[in-house]
Amino acid sequence: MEFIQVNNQYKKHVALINLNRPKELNALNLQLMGELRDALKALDEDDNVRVIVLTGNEKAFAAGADIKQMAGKTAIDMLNVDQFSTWDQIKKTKKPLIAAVSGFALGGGCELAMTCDMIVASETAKFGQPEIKIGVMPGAGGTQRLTRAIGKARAMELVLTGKFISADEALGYGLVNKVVPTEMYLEAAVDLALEIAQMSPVAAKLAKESVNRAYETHLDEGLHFERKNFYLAFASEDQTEGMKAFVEKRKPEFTGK
Ligand code: DAK
Repeated sequence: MEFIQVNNQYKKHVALINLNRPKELNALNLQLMGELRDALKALDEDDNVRVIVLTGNEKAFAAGADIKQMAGKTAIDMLNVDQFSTWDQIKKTKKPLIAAVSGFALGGGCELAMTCDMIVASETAKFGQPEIKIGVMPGAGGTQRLTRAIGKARAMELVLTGKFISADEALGYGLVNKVVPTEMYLEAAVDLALEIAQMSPVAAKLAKESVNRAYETHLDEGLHFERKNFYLAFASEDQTEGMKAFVEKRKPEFTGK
């Protein structure tokens, strides 16, 4: 792996992926995205890992897709490079995925953070979809996920002007979960991951899938989906253990089975 670093045992049951193209502000070239896809797939299949944290560095989470790599491309070049299999793989990750964002999260970088399940931001984080300034528009979910996250009026303004918003604005708009001092953003994201990693991994996967379903369907279908996953949770040893531990007034030992 040249452009990302992966630690599958960063903390108890928590894996860490670092985007690592610092000179280019972690611009997302095709190789980096391919490496990220493969790493996420491997971590999703790793029984020891329950939660994944994705981060960049203090200056940049990612300043977008690699403009230099895209500059000479035709529509058919873009079509023929199957980039969506990478983005779809990120979306398919079953385990909770937390973005720890500091500095720039722009264009594809903002889309990548929004593809994660939660965002913990440093106070210096900047979010935006500036594609319009280089003559295009968001292409990896920005118009859809940003609109769902912050509403039409705000999303329209960001997408049409390309302006950036601060971490505090992003918090106020409901785009991020929390904002912390810059020196603490990774620790805060990992703390959140550790908290979730103590829960039943089976229940976490089912719950994640159900919350995501709320974006993709109408209420009755979503409620039906939730109900099925709720019943499915009763097929797990974690359900037996969780409820038994409550009755016995002790901490549950979840195994993910
Ligand atoms: N691509 C390539 N290189 C980049 C880059 C990017 N997005 N962002 C920064 N860099 C490079 C700069 O060129 C510079 O390299 P050198 O010139 O030193 O070789 C280095 O990183 C440092 O950048 P700056 O010198 O510009 O640093 P500043 O602090 O002055 O400015 C900045 C930081 C983030 C404001 C600025 O770099 C900037 O505006 N960057 C571009 C931001 C942007 O427009 N992002 C959106 C790109 S379009 C899709 C998937 C994804 C996408 C589309 C389709 N499919 C699945 C189909 C996504 C598209 C995009 O993201």
